[in-house]
Amino acid sequence: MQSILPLPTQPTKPGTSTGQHFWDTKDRSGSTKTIDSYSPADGQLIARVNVSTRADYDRVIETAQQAFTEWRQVPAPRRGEIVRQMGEQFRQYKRELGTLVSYEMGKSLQEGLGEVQEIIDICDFAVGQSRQLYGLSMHSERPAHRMLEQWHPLGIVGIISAFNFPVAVWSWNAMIAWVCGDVCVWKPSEKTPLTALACQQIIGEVLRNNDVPEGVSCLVTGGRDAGEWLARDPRVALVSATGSTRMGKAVAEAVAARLGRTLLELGGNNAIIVSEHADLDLAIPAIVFGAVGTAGQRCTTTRRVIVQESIYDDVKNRLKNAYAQIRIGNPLDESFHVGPVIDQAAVKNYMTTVEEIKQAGGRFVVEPGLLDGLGFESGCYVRPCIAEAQNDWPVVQRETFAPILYLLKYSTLDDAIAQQNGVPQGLSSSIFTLNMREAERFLAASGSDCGIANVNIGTSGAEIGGAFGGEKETGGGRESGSDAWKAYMRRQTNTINYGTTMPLAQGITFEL
Ligand code: UN1
Repeated sequence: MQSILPLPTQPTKPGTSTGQHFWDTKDRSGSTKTIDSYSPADGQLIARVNVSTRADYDRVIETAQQAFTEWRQVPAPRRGEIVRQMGEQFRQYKRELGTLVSYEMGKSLQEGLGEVQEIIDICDFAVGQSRQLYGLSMHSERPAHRMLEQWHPLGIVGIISAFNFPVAVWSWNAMIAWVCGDVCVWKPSEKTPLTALACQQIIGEVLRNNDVPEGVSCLVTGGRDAGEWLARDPRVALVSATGSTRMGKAVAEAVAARLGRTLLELGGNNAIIVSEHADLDLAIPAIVFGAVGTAGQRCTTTRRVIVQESIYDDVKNRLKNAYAQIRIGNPLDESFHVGPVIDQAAVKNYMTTVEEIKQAGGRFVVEPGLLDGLGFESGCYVRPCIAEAQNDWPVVQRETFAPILYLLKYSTLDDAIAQQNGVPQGLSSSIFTLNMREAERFLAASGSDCGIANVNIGTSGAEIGGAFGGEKETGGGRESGSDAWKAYMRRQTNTINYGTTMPLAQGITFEL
Protein backbone atom coordinates (compact mmCIF):
# COMPACT_ATOMS: atom_id res chain seq x y z
CA MET A 1 0.00 0.00 0.00
CA GLN A 2 1.11 3.57 -0.67
CA SER A 3 2.36 5.68 2.18
CA ILE A 4 -0.10 8.41 2.98
CA LEU A 5 2.52 10.33 4.93
CA PRO A 6 3.94 13.38 3.24
CA LEU A 7 7.16 12.84 5.22
CA PRO A 8 10.08 10.64 4.26
CA THR A 9 9.85 7.49 6.32
CA GLN A 10 12.67 5.35 7.57
CA PRO A 11 12.77 1.67 6.75
CA THR A 12 12.35 -0.37 9.91
CA LYS A 13 15.29 -2.48 10.95
CA PRO A 14 14.39 -5.21 13.41
CA GLY A 15 16.75 -5.23 16.35
CA THR A 16 17.54 -1.54 16.48
CA SER A 17 15.95 0.61 19.08
CA THR A 18 13.96 2.68 16.60
CA GLY A 19 13.23 -0.18 14.27
CA GLN A 20 11.49 -2.61 16.55
CA HIS A 21 7.93 -3.51 15.97
CA PHE A 22 6.40 -2.69 19.27
CA TRP A 23 3.26 -4.47 18.24
CA ASP A 24 5.32 -7.59 17.80
CA THR A 25 4.62 -10.20 20.45
CA LYS A 26 8.16 -11.60 20.33
CA ASP A 27 10.26 -11.20 23.43
CA ARG A 28 13.09 -8.75 22.83
CA SER A 29 13.95 -7.90 26.35
CA GLY A 30 15.29 -11.02 27.93
CA SER A 31 12.73 -10.36 30.63
CA THR A 32 12.43 -13.30 32.94
CA LYS A 33 9.10 -12.34 34.45
CA THR A 34 5.86 -13.35 32.83
CA ILE A 35 2.17 -12.71 33.28
CA ASP A 36 0.03 -15.82 33.08
CA SER A 37 -3.38 -15.15 31.63
CA TYR A 38 -6.03 -17.63 32.77
CA SER A 39 -9.51 -17.61 31.32
CA PRO A 40 -12.10 -17.29 34.08
CA ALA A 41 -14.48 -19.10 31.73
CA ASP A 42 -12.77 -22.48 32.03
CA GLY A 43 -9.68 -21.85 34.16
CA GLN A 44 -7.29 -22.65 31.29
CA LEU A 45 -3.92 -20.94 30.99
CA ILE A 46 -4.33 -19.18 27.66
CA ALA A 47 -1.15 -17.13 27.40
CA ARG A 48 2.12 -16.35 29.05
CA VAL A 49 3.23 -12.81 28.29
CA ASN A 50 6.61 -11.28 29.05
CA VAL A 51 6.64 -8.42 31.51
CA SER A 52 8.39 -5.27 30.26
CA THR A 53 11.57 -4.42 32.11
CA ARG A 54 12.54 -0.84 32.92
CA ALA A 55 14.99 -1.00 29.99
CA ASP A 56 12.16 -2.08 27.66
CA TYR A 57 10.05 0.74 28.99
CA ASP A 58 12.73 3.35 28.34
CA ARG A 59 13.23 2.04 24.82
CA VAL A 60 9.50 2.22 24.20
CA ILE A 61 9.35 5.81 25.43
CA GLU A 62 12.30 6.81 23.24
CA THR A 63 10.63 5.20 20.23
CA ALA A 64 7.40 6.99 21.05
CA GLN A 65 9.21 10.32 21.39
CA GLN A 66 10.86 9.77 18.03
CA ALA A 67 7.54 8.86 16.41
CA PHE A 68 5.90 11.96 17.85
CA THR A 69 8.28 14.27 15.99
CA GLU A 70 6.92 12.83 12.72
CA TRP A 71 3.31 12.10 13.65
CA ARG A 72 2.57 15.63 14.88
CA GLN A 73 3.41 16.95 11.43
CA VAL A 74 0.99 14.69 9.61
CA PRO A 75 -2.16 16.71 8.85
CA ALA A 76 -4.96 15.78 11.22
CA PRO A 77 -7.35 14.54 8.49
CA ARG A 78 -4.60 12.24 7.27
CA ARG A 79 -4.17 10.93 10.78
CA GLY A 80 -7.93 10.41 10.65
CA GLU A 81 -7.49 8.36 7.48
CA ILE A 82 -5.16 5.98 9.35
CA VAL A 83 -7.74 5.67 12.13
CA ARG A 84 -10.41 5.00 9.49
CA GLN A 85 -8.34 2.08 8.25
CA MET A 86 -7.98 0.84 11.82
CA GLY A 87 -11.77 0.88 12.11
CA GLU A 88 -11.99 -1.22 8.96
CA GLN A 89 -9.55 -3.75 10.45
CA PHE A 90 -11.57 -3.96 13.65
CA ARG A 91 -14.71 -4.54 11.57
CA GLN A 92 -12.92 -7.40 9.88
CA TYR A 93 -11.73 -8.95 13.15
CA LYS A 94 -14.84 -8.18 15.18
CA ARG A 95 -15.83 -11.80 15.71
CA GLU A 96 -12.31 -13.01 16.56
CA LEU A 97 -11.44 -10.16 18.89
CA GLY A 98 -14.89 -10.19 20.51
CA THR A 99 -14.49 -13.90 21.17
CA LEU A 100 -11.04 -13.38 22.67
CA VAL A 101 -12.37 -10.58 24.92
CA SER A 102 -15.14 -12.90 26.05
CA TYR A 103 -12.74 -15.78 26.68
CA GLU A 104 -9.95 -13.86 28.39
CA MET A 105 -12.14 -11.50 30.43
CA GLY A 106 -15.23 -13.65 30.93
CA LYS A 107 -17.99 -11.31 29.71
CA SER A 108 -20.72 -12.79 27.52
CA LEU A 109 -19.93 -13.10 23.83
CA GLN A 110 -22.62 -10.53 23.05
CA GLU A 111 -20.84 -8.08 25.33
CA GLY A 112 -17.44 -9.04 23.91
CA LEU A 113 -18.73 -8.23 20.42
CA GLY A 114 -20.31 -5.06 21.80
CA GLU A 115 -16.96 -4.02 23.15
CA VAL A 116 -15.32 -4.36 19.73
CA GLN A 117 -18.25 -2.41 18.27
CA GLU A 118 -17.32 0.40 20.67
CA ILE A 119 -13.85 0.42 19.10
CA ILE A 120 -15.36 0.61 15.62
CA ASP A 121 -17.69 3.40 16.71
CA ILE A 122 -14.93 5.49 18.26
CA CYS A 123 -12.82 5.02 15.12
CA ASP A 124 -15.69 6.46 13.05
CA PHE A 125 -16.13 9.27 15.54
CA ALA A 126 -12.39 10.04 15.55
CA VAL A 127 -12.25 10.21 11.75
CA GLY A 128 -14.87 12.96 11.79
CA GLN A 129 -13.17 14.61 14.75
CA SER A 130 -9.91 14.77 12.79
CA ARG A 131 -11.48 17.55 10.68
CA GLN A 132 -13.04 19.30 13.66
CA LEU A 133 -10.20 20.16 16.05
CA TYR A 134 -11.64 23.64 16.19
CA GLY A 135 -10.13 26.66 17.88
CA LEU A 136 -11.94 29.96 18.38
CA SER A 137 -11.04 33.35 17.03
CA MET A 138 -11.51 36.44 19.20
CA HIS A 139 -11.74 40.14 18.57
CA SER A 140 -8.66 41.91 19.84
CA GLU A 141 -9.08 45.16 21.80
CA ARG A 142 -6.18 46.59 19.81
CA PRO A 143 -6.50 47.93 16.24
CA ALA A 144 -5.09 45.82 13.40
CA HIS A 145 -4.66 42.83 15.70
CA ARG A 146 -6.10 39.39 15.34
CA MET A 147 -6.48 36.84 18.11
CA LEU A 148 -7.12 33.16 17.79
CA GLU A 149 -6.47 29.92 19.54
CA GLN A 150 -5.21 26.72 18.05
CA TRP A 151 -4.85 23.22 19.39
CA HIS A 152 -1.57 21.35 19.15
CA PRO A 153 -0.72 17.74 19.97
CA LEU A 154 0.49 17.07 23.51
CA GLY A 155 3.08 14.33 23.01
CA ILE A 156 3.04 10.93 24.64
CA VAL A 157 -0.25 9.77 26.12
CA GLY A 158 0.08 6.95 28.66
CA ILE A 159 -3.03 4.77 28.79
CA ILE A 160 -3.60 2.56 31.83
CA SER A 161 -6.64 0.37 31.22
CA ALA A 162 -8.63 -2.02 33.37
CA PHE A 163 -9.55 -5.68 32.87
CA ASN A 164 -13.31 -5.14 32.63
CA PHE A 165 -13.22 -3.28 29.32
CA PRO A 166 -9.84 -4.55 28.18
CA VAL A 167 -9.97 -3.01 24.71
CA ALA A 168 -12.80 -0.45 24.33
CA VAL A 169 -11.56 2.02 26.92
CA TRP A 170 -8.07 1.93 25.42
CA SER A 171 -9.59 2.72 22.02
CA TRP A 172 -11.57 5.72 23.31
CA ASN A 173 -8.25 7.18 24.39
CA ALA A 174 -5.98 5.98 21.61
CA MET A 175 -8.18 6.81 18.60
CA ILE A 176 -8.87 10.33 19.81
CA ALA A 177 -5.25 10.85 20.88
CA TRP A 178 -4.02 9.71 17.45
CA VAL A 179 -6.17 12.09 15.44
CA CYS A 180 -5.01 14.81 17.84
CA GLY A 181 -1.42 14.01 16.81
CA ASP A 182 -0.31 12.29 20.00
CA VAL A 183 1.42 8.95 20.31
CA CYS A 184 0.23 6.32 22.79
CA VAL A 185 1.93 4.02 25.26
CA TRP A 186 -0.60 1.52 26.55
CA LYS A 187 -0.29 -0.44 29.76
CA PRO A 188 -3.17 -2.91 29.72
CA SER A 189 -4.40 -4.69 32.82
CA GLU A 190 -2.16 -7.59 33.82
CA LYS A 191 -5.36 -9.66 33.95
CA THR A 192 -6.07 -9.28 30.23
CA PRO A 193 -2.76 -8.93 28.36
CA LEU A 194 -3.72 -11.09 25.39
CA THR A 195 -6.54 -8.90 24.11
CA ALA A 196 -4.12 -5.96 24.22
CA LEU A 197 -1.54 -7.85 22.17
CA ALA A 198 -4.25 -8.73 19.66
CA CYS A 199 -5.17 -5.06 19.31
CA GLN A 200 -1.51 -4.13 18.81
CA GLN A 201 -1.28 -6.70 16.01
CA ILE A 202 -4.36 -5.26 14.34
CA ILE A 203 -3.11 -1.69 14.70
CA GLY A 204 0.41 -2.69 13.68
CA GLU A 205 -0.78 -3.98 10.34
CA VAL A 206 -2.37 -0.63 9.51
CA LEU A 207 0.66 1.35 10.69
CA ARG A 208 3.05 -0.80 8.68
CA ASN A 209 0.89 -0.60 5.55
CA ASN A 210 0.99 3.17 5.76
CA ASP A 211 4.65 3.53 6.76
CA VAL A 212 3.62 5.24 9.94
CA PRO A 213 6.38 5.27 12.57
CA GLU A 214 5.81 2.33 14.81
CA GLY A 215 6.22 4.28 18.03
CA VAL A 216 2.80 5.83 17.41
CA SER A 217 1.31 2.80 19.15
CA CYS A 218 3.34 1.21 21.93
CA LEU A 219 2.58 -1.38 24.55
CA VAL A 220 4.20 -2.03 27.90
CA THR A 221 3.13 -5.02 29.91
CA GLY A 222 3.24 -5.45 33.63
CA GLY A 223 1.58 -4.56 36.87
CA ARG A 224 1.88 -1.66 39.24
CA ASP A 225 5.53 -0.97 38.36
CA ALA A 226 4.80 -0.15 34.74
CA GLY A 227 1.93 2.10 35.80
CA GLU A 228 4.25 3.93 38.17
CA TRP A 229 6.86 4.42 35.47
CA LEU A 230 4.27 6.15 33.30
CA ALA A 231 2.94 8.22 36.17
CA ARG A 232 6.37 9.50 37.25
CA ASP A 233 7.82 10.02 33.79
CA PRO A 234 7.96 13.69 32.69
CA ARG A 235 8.23 12.48 29.08
CA VAL A 236 4.61 11.32 29.33
CA ALA A 237 2.44 14.40 28.83
CA LEU A 238 -0.89 12.88 29.80
CA VAL A 239 -1.72 9.79 31.82
CA SER A 240 -5.22 8.51 31.19
CA ALA A 241 -6.06 5.90 33.82
CA THR A 242 -9.10 3.70 34.27
CA GLY A 243 -9.56 1.54 37.34
CA SER A 244 -10.14 1.72 41.07
CA THR A 245 -10.25 4.95 43.04
CA ARG A 246 -7.24 3.72 45.01
CA MET A 247 -5.19 3.28 41.86
CA GLY A 248 -6.44 6.64 40.53
CA LYS A 249 -5.36 8.48 43.65
CA ALA A 250 -1.86 6.99 43.43
CA VAL A 251 -1.57 7.93 39.75
CA ALA A 252 -2.95 11.43 40.37
CA GLU A 253 -0.46 12.07 43.17
CA ALA A 254 2.53 10.89 41.15
CA VAL A 255 1.54 12.83 38.03
CA ALA A 256 0.65 15.97 40.01
CA ALA A 257 4.07 15.88 41.69
CA ARG A 258 5.58 16.58 38.27
CA LEU A 259 2.68 18.85 37.23
CA GLY A 260 1.70 16.51 34.43
CA ARG A 261 -1.83 15.97 33.23
CA THR A 262 -4.19 13.18 34.18
CA LEU A 263 -7.51 11.97 32.86
CA LEU A 264 -9.12 9.69 35.42
CA GLU A 265 -12.05 7.34 35.02
CA LEU A 266 -12.45 5.56 38.34
CA GLY A 267 -15.08 3.81 40.43
CA GLY A 268 -18.82 4.23 40.24
CA ASN A 269 -21.66 3.47 42.63
CA ASN A 270 -24.46 3.90 40.20
CA ALA A 271 -28.11 4.06 41.16
CA ILE A 272 -31.43 3.81 39.39
CA ILE A 273 -34.35 5.69 40.95
CA VAL A 274 -37.66 3.96 40.26
CA SER A 275 -40.54 6.38 40.75
CA GLU A 276 -44.18 5.43 41.25
CA HIS A 277 -44.62 6.98 37.78
CA ALA A 278 -42.18 4.53 36.17
CA ASP A 279 -43.03 2.13 33.37
CA LEU A 280 -41.85 -1.03 35.13
CA ASP A 281 -41.79 -2.97 31.88
CA LEU A 282 -38.86 -0.75 30.94
CA ALA A 283 -37.33 -0.42 34.38
CA ILE A 284 -37.01 -4.10 35.30
CA PRO A 285 -34.98 -5.29 32.27
CA ALA A 286 -32.82 -2.15 32.52
CA ILE A 287 -32.06 -2.83 36.19
CA VAL A 288 -31.29 -6.49 35.56
CA PHE A 289 -28.95 -5.84 32.63
CA GLY A 290 -27.32 -2.98 34.51
CA ALA A 291 -26.73 -5.12 37.59
CA VAL A 292 -25.70 -8.47 36.11
CA GLY A 293 -24.18 -7.50 32.73
CA THR A 294 -20.40 -8.16 32.66
CA ALA A 295 -21.08 -9.99 35.97
CA GLY A 296 -21.38 -6.64 37.74
CA GLN A 297 -17.89 -5.56 36.67
CA ARG A 298 -18.62 -2.45 34.65
CA CYS A 299 -17.78 0.86 36.21
CA THR A 300 -21.30 1.78 35.10
CA THR A 301 -22.91 -1.30 36.69
CA THR A 302 -26.17 -0.63 38.55
CA ARG A 303 -25.28 -1.15 42.20
CA ARG A 304 -28.26 0.50 43.89
CA VAL A 305 -31.95 0.65 43.07
CA ILE A 306 -33.85 3.34 44.96
CA VAL A 307 -37.55 2.55 44.81
CA GLN A 308 -40.56 4.67 45.80
CA GLU A 309 -42.18 3.05 48.83
CA SER A 310 -45.64 2.62 47.28
CA ILE A 311 -44.28 0.31 44.55
CA TYR A 312 -41.39 -1.18 46.54
CA ASP A 313 -42.91 -4.64 47.04
CA ASP A 314 -44.03 -4.84 43.43
CA VAL A 315 -40.54 -3.95 42.17
CA LYS A 316 -38.95 -6.39 44.61
CA ASN A 317 -41.14 -9.25 43.38
CA ARG A 318 -40.61 -8.45 39.74
CA LEU A 319 -36.85 -8.36 40.27
CA LYS A 320 -36.98 -11.70 42.07
CA ASN A 321 -38.85 -13.21 39.13
CA ALA A 322 -36.48 -11.70 36.62
CA TYR A 323 -33.40 -12.94 38.50
CA ALA A 324 -34.89 -16.44 38.55
CA GLN A 325 -34.63 -16.48 34.73
CA ILE A 326 -30.90 -15.60 34.66
CA ARG A 327 -28.76 -18.38 33.25
CA ILE A 328 -25.16 -18.44 34.40
CA GLY A 329 -22.46 -20.26 32.47
CA ASN A 330 -19.67 -20.21 29.92
CA PRO A 331 -19.66 -16.73 28.37
CA LEU A 332 -18.91 -18.11 24.92
CA ASP A 333 -22.16 -20.07 24.97
CA GLU A 334 -24.84 -17.61 23.95
CA SER A 335 -27.56 -19.41 25.86
CA PHE A 336 -26.15 -17.93 29.10
CA HIS A 337 -26.71 -14.39 30.25
CA VAL A 338 -23.93 -14.10 32.83
CA GLY A 339 -20.37 -15.37 32.84
CA PRO A 340 -17.76 -15.54 35.59
CA VAL A 341 -16.04 -12.78 37.52
CA ILE A 342 -12.44 -12.18 36.54
CA ASP A 343 -10.53 -14.32 39.07
CA GLN A 344 -10.40 -15.89 42.51
CA ALA A 345 -9.58 -12.56 44.13
CA ALA A 346 -12.84 -11.18 42.72
CA VAL A 347 -14.73 -14.18 44.11
CA LYS A 348 -13.20 -13.56 47.51
CA ASN A 349 -14.17 -9.93 47.34
CA TYR A 350 -17.76 -10.94 46.49
CA MET A 351 -17.84 -13.39 49.42
CA THR A 352 -16.44 -10.89 51.92
CA THR A 353 -18.94 -8.29 50.78
CA VAL A 354 -21.81 -10.77 51.15
CA GLU A 355 -20.70 -11.43 54.74
CA GLU A 356 -20.45 -7.72 55.44
CA ILE A 357 -23.99 -7.18 54.10
CA LYS A 358 -25.29 -9.90 56.42
CA GLN A 359 -23.47 -8.43 59.37
CA ALA A 360 -24.87 -4.97 58.65
CA GLY A 361 -28.37 -6.47 58.79
CA GLY A 362 -28.98 -6.78 55.06
CA ARG A 363 -31.64 -9.23 53.90
CA PHE A 364 -31.08 -11.13 50.69
CA VAL A 365 -34.06 -11.06 48.37
CA VAL A 366 -32.09 -13.10 45.85
CA GLU A 367 -29.51 -15.33 47.54
CA PRO A 368 -25.78 -15.11 46.80
CA GLY A 369 -23.57 -18.13 46.22
CA LEU A 370 -20.63 -19.68 44.42
CA LEU A 371 -21.36 -22.20 41.68
CA ASP A 372 -19.42 -25.43 41.41
CA GLY A 373 -19.50 -28.63 39.40
CA LEU A 374 -19.64 -29.21 35.68
CA GLY A 375 -19.03 -26.06 33.66
CA PHE A 376 -17.94 -24.08 36.71
CA GLU A 377 -14.47 -25.61 37.15
CA SER A 378 -12.70 -22.24 37.09
CA GLY A 379 -14.33 -21.45 40.42
CA CYS A 380 -15.15 -17.92 39.22
CA TYR A 381 -18.94 -18.20 38.75
CA VAL A 382 -20.97 -16.37 41.39
CA ARG A 383 -24.71 -15.88 41.67
CA PRO A 384 -26.01 -12.38 41.00
CA CYS A 385 -27.83 -11.39 44.19
CA ILE A 386 -30.03 -8.65 45.62
CA ALA A 387 -29.93 -7.38 49.20
CA GLU A 388 -32.26 -5.00 51.01
CA ALA A 389 -29.96 -2.44 52.58
CA GLN A 390 -29.49 1.11 53.81
CA ASN A 391 -27.67 3.71 51.77
CA ASP A 392 -25.39 4.84 54.58
CA TRP A 393 -23.92 1.40 55.35
CA PRO A 394 -20.17 1.40 54.61
CA VAL A 395 -20.62 -1.66 52.38
CA VAL A 396 -23.18 0.20 50.25
CA GLN A 397 -20.98 3.29 50.08
CA ARG A 398 -18.19 1.23 48.54
CA GLU A 399 -17.92 -0.04 44.98
CA THR A 400 -17.75 -3.86 44.97
CA PHE A 401 -16.91 -5.13 41.50
CA ALA A 402 -19.41 -8.01 41.54
CA PRO A 403 -23.08 -8.66 40.70
CA ILE A 404 -24.48 -7.48 44.04
CA LEU A 405 -27.47 -5.15 43.87
CA TYR A 406 -28.74 -3.10 46.84
CA LEU A 407 -32.44 -2.40 47.14
CA LEU A 408 -33.24 0.89 48.86
CA LYS A 409 -36.52 2.67 49.58
CA TYR A 410 -37.54 6.33 49.29
CA SER A 411 -40.57 8.46 50.06
CA THR A 412 -40.07 11.82 48.28
CA LEU A 413 -38.04 12.56 45.16
CA ASP A 414 -35.78 14.87 47.19
CA ASP A 415 -35.04 11.92 49.46
CA ALA A 416 -34.31 9.69 46.42
CA ILE A 417 -31.93 12.24 44.91
CA ALA A 418 -30.19 12.71 48.28
CA GLN A 419 -29.62 8.95 48.50
CA GLN A 420 -28.50 8.75 44.87
CA ASN A 421 -25.96 11.52 45.47
CA GLY A 422 -25.06 10.34 48.95
CA VAL A 423 -22.04 8.23 48.00
CA PRO A 424 -18.40 9.19 47.36
CA GLN A 425 -18.57 8.25 43.66
CA GLY A 426 -20.31 10.12 40.84
CA LEU A 427 -20.26 8.23 37.57
CA SER A 428 -23.67 7.16 36.27
CA SER A 429 -27.29 7.50 37.38
CA SER A 430 -30.82 7.01 36.06
CA ILE A 431 -34.41 7.71 36.86
CA PHE A 432 -37.38 5.76 35.60
CA THR A 433 -40.42 7.99 35.46
CA LEU A 434 -42.99 9.11 32.93
CA ASN A 435 -43.54 12.29 34.92
CA MET A 436 -41.82 15.18 33.15
CA ARG A 437 -41.36 17.25 36.30
CA GLU A 438 -39.58 14.41 38.04
CA ALA A 439 -37.33 13.73 35.05
CA GLU A 440 -36.33 17.37 34.69
CA ARG A 441 -35.80 17.74 38.44
CA PHE A 442 -33.42 14.77 38.30
CA LEU A 443 -31.44 16.37 35.44
CA ALA A 444 -31.39 19.85 36.98
CA ALA A 445 -28.44 21.40 38.84
CA SER A 446 -30.02 20.26 42.10
CA GLY A 447 -30.55 16.74 40.73
CA SER A 448 -28.07 13.97 40.00
CA ASP A 449 -24.44 14.92 40.72
CA CYS A 450 -23.06 12.31 38.30
CA GLY A 451 -21.22 12.68 35.00
CA ILE A 452 -23.95 10.59 33.36
CA ALA A 453 -27.65 11.02 34.17
CA ASN A 454 -30.26 9.10 32.19
CA VAL A 455 -34.04 9.00 31.97
CA ASN A 456 -35.81 5.71 31.29
CA ILE A 457 -32.63 3.84 30.37
CA GLY A 458 -30.17 2.09 32.68
CA THR A 459 -26.84 3.26 34.07
CA SER A 460 -24.56 1.23 31.79
CA GLY A 461 -24.12 1.02 28.06
CA ALA A 462 -23.15 4.61 27.32
CA GLU A 463 -22.69 5.46 23.65
CA ILE A 464 -19.30 6.71 22.50
CA GLY A 465 -20.74 10.00 21.16
CA GLY A 466 -21.13 11.48 24.64
CA ALA A 467 -18.35 12.45 27.04
CA PHE A 468 -17.80 9.54 29.41
CA GLY A 469 -16.71 9.98 33.02
CA GLY A 470 -17.86 11.21 36.39
CA GLU A 471 -17.41 13.44 39.38
CA LYS A 472 -16.11 13.13 42.95
CA GLU A 473 -14.12 9.92 43.48
CA THR A 474 -14.80 8.91 39.89
CA GLY A 475 -11.99 11.31 39.09
CA GLY A 476 -13.52 14.07 36.95
CA GLY A 477 -12.09 12.96 33.58
CA ARG A 478 -14.08 12.81 30.36
CA GLU A 479 -13.21 10.41 27.56
CA SER A 480 -14.67 9.39 24.23
CA GLY A 481 -17.12 11.76 22.50
CA SER A 482 -18.33 15.37 22.77
CA ASP A 483 -15.30 17.65 23.24
CA ALA A 484 -13.26 15.11 25.22
CA TRP A 485 -10.56 15.52 22.53
CA LYS A 486 -9.45 18.75 24.18
CA ALA A 487 -7.81 16.79 27.00
CA TYR A 488 -5.41 15.30 24.45
CA MET A 489 -4.19 18.63 23.05
CA ARG A 490 -2.55 21.81 24.27
CA ARG A 491 -4.25 25.12 23.59
CA GLN A 492 -2.24 28.00 22.25
CA THR A 493 -3.52 31.57 22.12
CA ASN A 494 -2.06 33.64 19.29
CA THR A 495 -2.17 37.42 18.86
CA ILE A 496 -1.01 38.79 15.54
CA ASN A 497 -0.30 42.46 14.87
CA TYR A 498 -0.73 43.29 11.19
CA GLY A 499 -0.66 47.08 11.74
CA THR A 500 2.04 49.71 11.78
CA THR A 501 1.88 50.68 15.45
CA MET A 502 2.60 48.85 18.69
CA PRO A 503 -0.38 49.54 20.99
CA LEU A 504 -0.33 47.86 24.39
CA ALA A 505 -3.25 46.03 25.88
CA GLN A 506 -5.22 47.48 28.80
CA GLY A 507 -4.55 50.96 27.37
CA ILE A 508 -1.07 51.17 28.90
CA THR A 509 1.18 53.84 27.43
CA PHE A 510 4.91 53.31 27.26
CA GLU A 511 6.80 56.05 25.37
CA LEU A 512 10.51 55.89 24.62
C1 UN1 B 1 -16.19 0.79 32.04
O1 UN1 B 1 -16.84 0.00 32.70
O2 UN1 B 1 -15.03 1.13 32.39
O3 UN1 B 1 -21.18 2.55 29.49
C2 UN1 B 1 -16.65 1.35 30.74
C3 UN1 B 1 -20.77 1.37 29.50
C4 UN1 B 1 -19.72 1.00 28.50
C5 UN1 B 1 -18.37 1.39 28.98
C6 UN1 B 1 -18.06 1.00 30.39
N1 UN1 B 1 -19.99 1.66 27.26
O4 UN1 B 1 -21.20 0.53 30.27
